[in-house]
Amino acid sequence: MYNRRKFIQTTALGLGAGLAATHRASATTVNGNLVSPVVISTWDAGLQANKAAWTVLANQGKALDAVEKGVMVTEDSLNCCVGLGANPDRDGIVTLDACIMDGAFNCGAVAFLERIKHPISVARRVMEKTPHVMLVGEGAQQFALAEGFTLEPQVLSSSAQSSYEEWLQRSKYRSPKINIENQNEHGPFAPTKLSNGEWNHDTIGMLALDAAGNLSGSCTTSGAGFKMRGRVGDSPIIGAGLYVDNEVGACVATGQGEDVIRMAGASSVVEAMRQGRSPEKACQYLIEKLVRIKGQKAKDIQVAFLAMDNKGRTGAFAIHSGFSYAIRSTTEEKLIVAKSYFS
Ligand code: SD4
Repeated sequence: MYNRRKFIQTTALGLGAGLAATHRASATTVNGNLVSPVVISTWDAGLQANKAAWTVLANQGKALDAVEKGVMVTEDSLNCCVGLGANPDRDGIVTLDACIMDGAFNCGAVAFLERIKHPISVARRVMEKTPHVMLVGEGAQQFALAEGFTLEPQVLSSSAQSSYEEWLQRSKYRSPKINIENQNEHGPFAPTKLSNGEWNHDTIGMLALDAAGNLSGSCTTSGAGFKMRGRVGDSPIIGAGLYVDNEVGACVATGQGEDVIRMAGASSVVEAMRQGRSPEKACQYLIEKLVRIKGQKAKDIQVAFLAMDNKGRTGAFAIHSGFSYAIRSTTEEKLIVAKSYFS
């Protein structure tokens, strides 16, 4: 199981001298509300990603730039299962999904994208340079190349190569049975343990509020390791993996994408906040609904929602324990362990 204590000990920094010195962001008033920049992102990899996002927010930058720059750090990391270093599909090919959205309903997404290092930036170009919201597969790759992105070699990272070989031995290339052929007891999307003892995840979702009071969000993933070829999860689906509305707040999801899609997860959490729930209570409301729908099967899957309202208040809730999120604001930089339905 995930070691909460280790994460808290190693990552909670509090307001150190470095933090105070590096931020210039200050609280401002937007529509009568006091707004101070804040960024949150999923899992422990979020700590590094938040640092990059914070350099934007602390310099009065836009939330949209912050959430793009932030998750690019994770896409770049070969030690993380996000981006081209991630586990491949069952044919041995890495396919990536991502989306980005601002608080004024502008959004862009890519799915089933191969050999491009920063799917999040391609998603942003889809948003800004096309009349569409989503491009997939070969078309998404052609668009990326036309926009000047580089075609990377089709090779697996060494850790992905050895996990793939091990998976082939074990599965003999059978269709993955989601929730049955689990990587661990909480499904194929729960964190997996690396050989160096660290926990790993295949997705990062990030939400930010900037000094002007605007929200934005991003989500980028390799999806499920050894998934069927062509499988797309919730992460690039606006309304499922991510939703942002400046009037209320924003939400990003992680975990078993099929169940997030069937719940219209992220937009449902935002609607639950609109009805007056706090970010944490809104996430809890959706998780409880999902557990009701799944019945006994809820024990075998992990889904977590992470939310922020338009005043910068944050919260999260998961089906199982082990989900954490990283926060950076003018007063704190740390990892927070989320509450869960099953302890
Ligand atoms: C997916 N939701 O592709 C993603 C996986 C994920 O941590 O979040 N993993 O279904």
